[in-house]
Amino acid sequence: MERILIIGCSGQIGSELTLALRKIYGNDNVFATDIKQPPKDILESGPFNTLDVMDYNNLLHFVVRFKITQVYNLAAVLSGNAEKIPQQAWEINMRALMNTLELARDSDAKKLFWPSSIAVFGPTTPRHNTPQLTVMEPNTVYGISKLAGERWGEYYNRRYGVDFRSLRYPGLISYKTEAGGGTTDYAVEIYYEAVRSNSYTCFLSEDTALPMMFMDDAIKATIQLMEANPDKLSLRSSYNVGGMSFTPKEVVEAIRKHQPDFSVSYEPDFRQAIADSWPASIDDSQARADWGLNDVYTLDSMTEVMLQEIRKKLNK
Ligand code: AKB
Repeated sequence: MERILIIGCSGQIGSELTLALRKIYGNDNVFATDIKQPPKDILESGPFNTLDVMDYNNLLHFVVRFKITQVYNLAAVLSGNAEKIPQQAWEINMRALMNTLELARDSDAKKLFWPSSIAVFGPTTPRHNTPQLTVMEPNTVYGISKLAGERWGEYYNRRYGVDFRSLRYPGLISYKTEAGGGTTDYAVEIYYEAVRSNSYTCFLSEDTALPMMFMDDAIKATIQLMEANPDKLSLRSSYNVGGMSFTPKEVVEAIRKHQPDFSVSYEPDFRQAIADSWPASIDDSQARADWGLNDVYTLDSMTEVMLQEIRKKLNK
């Protein structure tokens, strides 16, 4: 019987992953935690506790008390926000990871999921169809923390037998909980603003291509990786996950198929330099071969769902 701890259940990934895991493993076996108040459906469908991933003793106490077997550690400061508070972001991102790695070493919660990101790559990495193994010289504090985190995860697997599993997520796009502080966030905001005001000012230039994935595909991939037979996992750092690749201009065209008079302007800010240092598209053949990554959404099918669901949510 698996008993799962989610750290960061109120965030963009956690708010959807918690519900998906509760459907599979049973509401009472998925313990949602965060320092922020979670959405209503998480509160109403199963246990929620306030828990700070930075507090190791409380974490260990929680895991022992509730006989936790798996942890999803989703707590992180994203790329845009991290550039505003570099030292603090490093401290939070690394401490949160190290606490859960130590937890896995010290307790029965041996299986740990931790999200990495396409931010592990940098300006010297090949930009198109970026391979799994390649030059990695990230130049953002977020990217540096994700690359260091991957190395620590692999180290704890090899040295202490921790069942560390990780994905290098591209930009994640969802309608349920808005993203916060990332560089790929424009691709969420643009749908909200299309519904709210039929116009949007984009903080990246119109031709900035980035890898992106619809949240349903990301949740499916995450659970698939966590359920994969360990013998199939040839990598214990983090798997490339590519999703789709598009520019702001292409999202605008996709939205205009539904809202022909949608208007957009471009005012690139400091996040443009971050985006320019990241891959435009990703080779995820290793994930497909090892554990069957199989994402299905395209820009058009995602746009249809995003607009429809945001209209419902905002009563438009
Ligand atoms: C960000 O933009 O910081 C994140 C990411 C790609 O990891 N969405």
